[in-house]
Amino acid sequence: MDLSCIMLDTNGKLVDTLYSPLYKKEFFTSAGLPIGKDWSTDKAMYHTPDDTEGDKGGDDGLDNEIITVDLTKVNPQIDQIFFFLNIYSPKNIDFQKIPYVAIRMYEGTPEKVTSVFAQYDVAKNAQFTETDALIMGKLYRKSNNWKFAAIGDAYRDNNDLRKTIKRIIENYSK
Ligand SMILES: [Ca+2]
Ligand SMILES: [Ca+2]
Repeated sequence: MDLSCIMLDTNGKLVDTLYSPLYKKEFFTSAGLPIGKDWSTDKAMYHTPDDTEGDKGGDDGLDNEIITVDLTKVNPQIDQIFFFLNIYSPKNIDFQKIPYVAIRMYEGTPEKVTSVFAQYDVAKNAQFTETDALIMGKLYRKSNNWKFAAIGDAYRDNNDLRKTIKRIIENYSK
C-alpha cells in the first residue's frame, strides 16, 4: 500500500508531488511526473519512509505510512492538496486481497489525535471491492483558510498510481 499526494495550483496545474522514492525514476519521468521524494519542495509536508511489508502479524494498531502537513509552510502557489492510496504489486491485486487496510486523515500527531476528518476501512468495506485506488480527500484554500473535503472515491487503476494522478488532475481539480 502506498499513500501519496499531489499539490495543485488554482488552475489545477501540478505544483508538487509526494510519493515514494522507491519507485523507479523512469516510472514517473516517462509520464512527465517528478520522481518520488520524502519531503515536499516547500518542506511543509513529510512522508515517512515507504512501508513495503505491512503488519506481518496482523494489525498492530500503528500507522504504517504517515504524511504530515504543516499548513503554515505550504507554498502560496498551492491551492489544493489531494491525498490518495494505491496498491503497488506486480500481481495487479485489489483492496479485498489485502487482509487489513485502513486510512484516516486527522489533526494532531500520531500519539495525540485531536480530530479525525475522514476514515476509511478499505479492506472491510464492500464498496471498495475490485478497486485498488482510493482518492481520500483534499485540503484546499478558501478565504485565506484551509478546509478539508472528504472524497472517498475508489477506482480500478491497475496498481498504477500514475493513472490515479492523471484522474485527479483531469476530474477533481476544478
Ligand atoms: Ca508502501
Ligand atoms: Ca500497522
